[in-house]
Amino acid sequence: MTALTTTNTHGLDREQLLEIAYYLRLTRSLEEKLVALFRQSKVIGGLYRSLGQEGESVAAAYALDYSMGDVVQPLIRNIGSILVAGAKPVEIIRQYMAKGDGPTRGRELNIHFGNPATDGFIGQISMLGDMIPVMAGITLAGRMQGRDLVGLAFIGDGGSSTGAFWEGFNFAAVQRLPLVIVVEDNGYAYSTPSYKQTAARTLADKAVAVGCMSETVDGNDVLAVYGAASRAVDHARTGGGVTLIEVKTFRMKGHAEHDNQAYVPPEVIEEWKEKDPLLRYERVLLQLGMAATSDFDAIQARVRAEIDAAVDEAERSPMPDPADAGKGLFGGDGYWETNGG
Ligand SMILES: Cc1ncc(C[n+]2csc(CCOP(=O)(O)OP(=O)(O)O)c2C)c(N)n1
Repeated sequence: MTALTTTNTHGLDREQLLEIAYYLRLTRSLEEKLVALFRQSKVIGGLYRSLGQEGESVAAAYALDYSMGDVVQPLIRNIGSILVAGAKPVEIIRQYMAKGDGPTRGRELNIHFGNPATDGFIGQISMLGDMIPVMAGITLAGRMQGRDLVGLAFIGDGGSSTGAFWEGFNFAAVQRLPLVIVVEDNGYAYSTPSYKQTAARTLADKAVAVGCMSETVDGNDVLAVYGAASRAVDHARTGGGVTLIEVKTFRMKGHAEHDNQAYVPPEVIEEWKEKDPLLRYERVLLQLGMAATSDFDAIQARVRAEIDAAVDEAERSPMPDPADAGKGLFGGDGYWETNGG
């Protein structure tokens, strides 16, 4: 059965609605291209897809105001959010291919990068849960500097079971920090189903323990996620403190390309195919008369051209120079010193 999709556009105009459609298609097509590069052994390391989850990543990140200094903290599956926050496809492809002129110059992989001085997103660390205290620190620093910035952190159902998550979440809540935490219930953490992660009725219920606001939303309903994230961002910016948004979504692929997802019953995957966030969103725009099929064709042509150009550029990029291996370490001849960053 096709899921009901909300039609409240939350004041977004046609241009903005189409921009969201562009980011959705860009995310999906970029990942499809990365899969092709992975199969050609051109991607170094793992490839962690967000197929089926692009809607919540894009919509939540779209609710921030980057001109205010707002900061997104993605995890490996939130490629859509960093595209919204300013990441360029060529940077992402170079990073996946470990190229010498990629954002981390071959030192880190997938979307483990970000320069808070120039981008609206920060690089993540892999230890699940640990980014929540980091985001508490960033939003506390923003407040101490008298800035009105809001932070938005993504965390998985698995990640929200860690001690670091709870410590950072509690600290942020008690300090009433301007932080929005998007908890993604996407069915599984690796092969562990969500119900084995927690006995809480919903992940949003975790907010009760620290005394902050929470909301549960259909994560495959782009406008619903945008609405919830906008409310949470306003609440944070006006001194209301933390909001936990639980998004109900599904990981349509295995943990990464090497995982064939054999632990997920095929009928569950079929059921979630019907709820595809991108198709649902486009259907709503058509229904509202905000877009025509030709708009989506034009968006897809633009996305295809941008990705093809980015792949060409990244393919021509050099691999890292071995002489650079000693740079970017603590102190001494560091990347930031040598690049004036
Ligand atoms: C503290 C910690 N434990 C284990 C891992 C290994 N690990 C990486 S991703 C992952 C599953 C994450 O699941 P979830 O948080 O639900 O996010 P999802 O992959 O579903 O997006 C695990 C266990 C890790 N990175 N950090």
